[in-house]
Amino acid sequence: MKFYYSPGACSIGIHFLLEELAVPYEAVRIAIKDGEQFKPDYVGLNPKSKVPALARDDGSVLTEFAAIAHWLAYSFPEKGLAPSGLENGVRAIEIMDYAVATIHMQGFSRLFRPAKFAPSEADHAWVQDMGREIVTKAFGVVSESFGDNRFILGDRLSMADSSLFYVLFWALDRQKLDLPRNVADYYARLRDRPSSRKVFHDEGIVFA
Ligand SMILES: N[C@@H](CCC(=O)N[C@@H](CS)C(=O)NCC(=O)O)C(=O)O
Repeated sequence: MKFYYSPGACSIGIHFLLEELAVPYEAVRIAIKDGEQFKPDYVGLNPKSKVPALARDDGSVLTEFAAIAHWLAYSFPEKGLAPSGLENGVRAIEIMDYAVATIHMQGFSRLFRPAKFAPSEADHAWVQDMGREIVTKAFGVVSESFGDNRFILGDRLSMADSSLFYVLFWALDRQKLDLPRNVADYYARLRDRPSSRKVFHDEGIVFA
């Protein structure tokens, strides 16, 4: 498998999942800051010009965070990261969709790229405030549903945690947001795992 990522981007959640699965893969860096997602070779592989993408051993390419996470977890069931049963399965989809479609796309996109939402620079602070509000509210919802769980679906890590891993990395390590205690503690547990430490190292992420 070839895994396409950009350092510190949402692909870091899939990177985390791959390390947790401990399966062989080749990581290929596509630096968004240098526009490498628009180079013909990458567009040929993923016309969406986004990371993450996963080229599987049969040559087919998977895109979209939740689809990649789903395929990885269910392709290696012996690793225990695929949710068991219908209820856990739909809860995993529910949380991944919330992390990607709401927290990332609605919230962080406004914080990181305000110009995509308002052409005038005078409006950017307002757009970013709105993004911060969306993210903060969403983590409040996550906190309520989380309770005293160790991981988002209960006692065991699952594919769903990989989506929260990346949005929490952005919220706590990048934006230094003040989040509910149970959510911050949960991220501290994820961040302390050997898989996260390896991923941060391999992506060249340096903490201040
Ligand atoms: N819906 C996509 C979102 C992927 C996405 O937005 N990736 C960002 C990095 S976090 C990207 O590749 N951005 C490149 C660009 O916007 O040019 C998914 O679930 O994978």
